[in-house]
Order: sequence, then structure tokens, then C-alpha cells
Amino acid sequence: TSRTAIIAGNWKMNLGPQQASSFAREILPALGDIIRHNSSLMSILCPPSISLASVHKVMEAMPTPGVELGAQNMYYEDKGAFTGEIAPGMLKELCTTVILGHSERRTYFGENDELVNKKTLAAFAYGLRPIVCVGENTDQYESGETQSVIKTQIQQSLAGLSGEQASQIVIAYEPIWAIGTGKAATAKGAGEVIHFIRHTYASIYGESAAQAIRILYGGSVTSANISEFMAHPDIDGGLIGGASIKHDFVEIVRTTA
Ligand code: G2H
Repeated sequence: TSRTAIIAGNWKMNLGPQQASSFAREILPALGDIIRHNSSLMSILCPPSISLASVHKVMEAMPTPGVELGAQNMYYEDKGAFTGEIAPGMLKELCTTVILGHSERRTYFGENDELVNKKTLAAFAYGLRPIVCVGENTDQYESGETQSVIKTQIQQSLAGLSGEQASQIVIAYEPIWAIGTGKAATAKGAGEVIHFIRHTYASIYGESAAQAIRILYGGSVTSANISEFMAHPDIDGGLIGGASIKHDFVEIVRTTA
């Protein structure tokens, strides 16, 4: 396809400022070498918020075109009395991207589609690229509700985008039963759901926006299975958790290039 693939690393709650900057220093040269020779691929590193500044510093010292910095979450208000939260404008000083509505945020921190939607609109307002996560849980999967669950998440989390925003969003499909379990979805199964996501998105924002957006697969991706996912025409990359804080992340990017 003509869509630039994305391999994003969601470091989750791992690697504080010092460990994060050493890891970034370790992987950036290799990522740079791979991506320099492949303009149809980019990578986004998403450390915990407290480590964004130290990783940003490393990235400034080791400029690596095609590798960007992202956050894992943010609040939607501009500023003010929201103890413990981080505003979009604060992230914008360091990041290009923000992951929103990850299933762990939805499950452990009570985020719902309405909140994810507010955050998505706020990210765009500040020039951040949102990666909005959707996915069904085990019960929903087993009772055949995957499509209806995904459809609602897409309609509600992604409501109210402008035409331009609609073609810039990134969606990550992460079936919750495949996250951190070592039980990845099959490429065929994930591809079918991602095709359905693109179709649903087209019914809201039109075919050309739907063809422009990147839709990633996430859930137990490693260098051993990434190529199966990438072979599916609807899958535009991966959101990598466990493997993103290991050297295997470089191998995932290499395999995708
Ligand atoms: C899904 C994924 C990254 P993992 O959460 O967001 O994690 O690759 O560990 O399943």
C-alpha cells in the first residue's frame, strides 16, 4: 500500500528516566540504519511519561529520522487543577504522538469511549498524532460480539473529527485476550477485524479517509510473527508491548522494513 507503516513500542510502566535513556541509546543507531533505507516505515517509541524528557534528550543528541517519540496517555484539559495529569501542550513540547484508550487504561483506570473521544480531539487540537486503541475482551470474543463492540468503540471514540483529522488518525486493534498472553491473534483473524474497522470508518468519514489511515495490530507481537501480520493488506503496522523493551524490537522493525 502507499501507507507508511508504523512500528510503535508501548513500553507501558517500564523503564524510568535512566533505564529508558540507556535503552534508547542502545536501539536508536540500529533503528536509524534500518529506517534510513526504508522510507515506507517509521517507528515511535512510547516510554512512561516520566521518561519522555530523558529519551527526548537522547533523540536530540542522536538525530534519527523516521523515529519519533510518543506518550502512553494524557488528559484533555489545557491546564489547571487536575492533580497527577499531563496536558496535551506539555506532551507537545517533547512528543509527536500519544496512545489513547489503551485497553489497560479502559480496564484499570475506567476510561470509556466518551473520555477517549475528548482526549482524541484534544490531541489533534495540539498537533499530536493520536493512536486510538480498540479491541474486544475474552467474553465478547467468545460470544461473537467482536464486530458490534468494535463498531461502537469506533463510532464513539472517534466522533467529531474534521475531514483533515479523519485522514490522520492511527487506530490500533488490540484484542484484549491477546495482550501480553503470548497468544497473538492469527494474522487472518486480526486482518478480518481490521478490514471491518476500515469499512466501519469509511461509513463515517468516507472511503478516502479510510484508505489513508494506518490501522495497527497489537497483542503479543514479536519478531517471529510480525511478518505474518504485515502480509495482510489491511494491517499497517504493530503496537508492540512486551517485546518493545527488548532487543527484539529492533528485529521487529528490521523484519518489517
Ligand atoms: C498490547 C501490546 C502493546 P503486548 O497491549 O500495546 O502489548 O505486545 O505485550 O501484548
